[in-house]
Amino acid sequence: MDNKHFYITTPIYYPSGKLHIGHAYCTVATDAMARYKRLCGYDVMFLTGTDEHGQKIEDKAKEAGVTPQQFVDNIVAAPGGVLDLWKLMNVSYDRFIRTTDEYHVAAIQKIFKKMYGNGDIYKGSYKGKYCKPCESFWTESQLVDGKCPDCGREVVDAEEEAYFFRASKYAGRVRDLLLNTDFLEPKSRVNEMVNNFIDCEGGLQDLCVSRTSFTWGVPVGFDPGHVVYVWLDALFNYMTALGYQNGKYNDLEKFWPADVHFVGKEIVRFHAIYWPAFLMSLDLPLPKKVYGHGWLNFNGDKMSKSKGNVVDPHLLSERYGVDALRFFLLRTFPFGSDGNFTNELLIQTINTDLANDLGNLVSRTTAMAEKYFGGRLPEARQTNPELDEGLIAQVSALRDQYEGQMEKYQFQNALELVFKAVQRANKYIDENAPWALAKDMEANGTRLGTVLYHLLETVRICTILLTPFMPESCEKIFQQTGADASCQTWDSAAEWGVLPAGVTVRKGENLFPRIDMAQELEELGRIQEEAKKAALPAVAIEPQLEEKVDFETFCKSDFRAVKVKDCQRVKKSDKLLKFTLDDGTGTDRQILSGIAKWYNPEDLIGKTLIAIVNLPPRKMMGQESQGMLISAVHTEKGEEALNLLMVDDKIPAGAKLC
Ligand code: ME8
Repeated sequence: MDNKHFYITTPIYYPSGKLHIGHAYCTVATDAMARYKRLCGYDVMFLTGTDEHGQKIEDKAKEAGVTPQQFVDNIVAAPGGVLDLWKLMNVSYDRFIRTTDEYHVAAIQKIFKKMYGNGDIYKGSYKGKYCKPCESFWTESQLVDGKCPDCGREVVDAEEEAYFFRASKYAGRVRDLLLNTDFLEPKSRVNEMVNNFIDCEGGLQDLCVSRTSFTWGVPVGFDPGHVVYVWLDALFNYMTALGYQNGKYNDLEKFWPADVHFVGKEIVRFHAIYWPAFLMSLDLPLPKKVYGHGWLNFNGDKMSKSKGNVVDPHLLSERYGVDALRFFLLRTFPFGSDGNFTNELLIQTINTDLANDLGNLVSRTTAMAEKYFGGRLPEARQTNPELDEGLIAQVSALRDQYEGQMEKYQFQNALELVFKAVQRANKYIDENAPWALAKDMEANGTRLGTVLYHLLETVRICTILLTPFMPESCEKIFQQTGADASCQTWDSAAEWGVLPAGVTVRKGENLFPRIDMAQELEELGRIQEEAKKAALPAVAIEPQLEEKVDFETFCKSDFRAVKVKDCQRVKKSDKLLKFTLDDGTGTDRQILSGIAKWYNPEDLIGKTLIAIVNLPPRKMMGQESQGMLISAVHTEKGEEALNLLMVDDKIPAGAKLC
């Protein structure tokens, strides 16, 4: 039974903003593969998730004024966030891991300790070039034109005390794995890895696996100033999600080693070099395969939020349907190479394959079954070898050929085979001219019935094989053609003649309407141009309450009622007002507050306000401020608004708030 398990993963995504079609590409491919394996009868584990630690997230959270945890919580679940996109794209993952999940964090601490314990992690100091967005250290020789070799951005000099993983110790074994097995595919990626990272000057370098310059990460349990390098933390998700070093799951025996990790080409290095080396260090079985897919570019350029040329999957699936989009991604671009996304190509693929070929075949066939046979599938009683054999032979051989391509992750080729069969069936309609046969039902009715049966049988087999790519549309085609569950199985896709005569055939809705290319291109271009201008808004951050403080800390804050004795604008500042306050001590207190935009100083004289009076004094525009006035800040008509907290004048100056 062992070979009936299949474990497949996507990369876990950084929850740092809105995802684009490039992100969806890998997950849709993984979904198609997972659905295909389920169809073949495998017990499938399809894992995806989010990679939530690291400096990038810490910085973004700071920018948004929330804690890193609040930031990632929001973005994972927000409209346009990861969960939302996978739901939209009909992604059938079995498990979703977040690297901030407690069980994962605890497991990473144990893993780090184990590797430290066996001597493969040691303490040293790191001096090198650091790429902040990629969170990667590089040596001078690895830089390309002085910039990060992965993303091409500026790097900075950095030095810190750090733990290192003895990657160098495993260089020989990893080299052998890459060169002499099928571990990494496509093969074209192997030499790049070996030449650039193992057979390079100095050989495979030890990897820096802890950081001290920020705190948002898994703390190294035995050395609290350090957090675990985000890639060590992230890569082990593939095993902790099955229960490695934790009690949350118990699926290791069933699913490890993974059958395949699908990853984008720029992260092949981590998956094909360090990941196996980590596993070797722990004496764990290696995944069977890492498949490095290509990138989707847009109009010849790398998709990037800052360039504003990202393609929004929400927009496209709203216009053309999720299945059309899923299909387009896997039908058009060879999985292992880069692809160039253009609006023309998308519309052309939908029109040619889905509207013309598949849509037409289904609607013509079902319409004829309704018109000539009252929607009851006739029997195939009068075959004509000359006309029928070609079609029947092609469709009968289809499943096994398709399987050969799917097993190699060649989605484009698998779909090409199915569409060759669809095109053959459309030709078969023309060759048999059913409308001519229908003119004399008495003489030709049996032959006409046979022709229709052959067409519906072709539709059935093609639909089974298209299900992993377009699950919802295929379900509808099965309904229209009367194919029940027993006619939708993997086994039945290799058998001609399974659809029982007599089932009800109905012409239903047009599944793939044709798109007017010129009009649509104009419209899409306009929408995408607008989005470019707006540089795609980040996922909205919900208002959040501040992090909790304990009661004792809170009680240390000294809030007092204060009376405004005088209030004036601060010279050369259009923001600050200077208050002279009676705080009940007998000595005037001076507080500066950045509220000039909302108040005239003279209107405030005599008012009773609330101030926190035990903050350390600080200088603003050369003047000392001894505390802070409390205001309510909110948004009014899209603009920030502020109201000083004013209390009843009967409250005496100096009254303590508690
Ligand atoms: O790399 N075309 O996360 P990520 C195709 N957290 N694929 C693309 C793409 C494009 N235009 N843009 C991005 C990470 N991707 C890590 C993974 S795994 C242990 C940790 C792909 O959110 C990219 O290649 O930056 C990568 O495989 C995936 O999206 C996630 O990218």
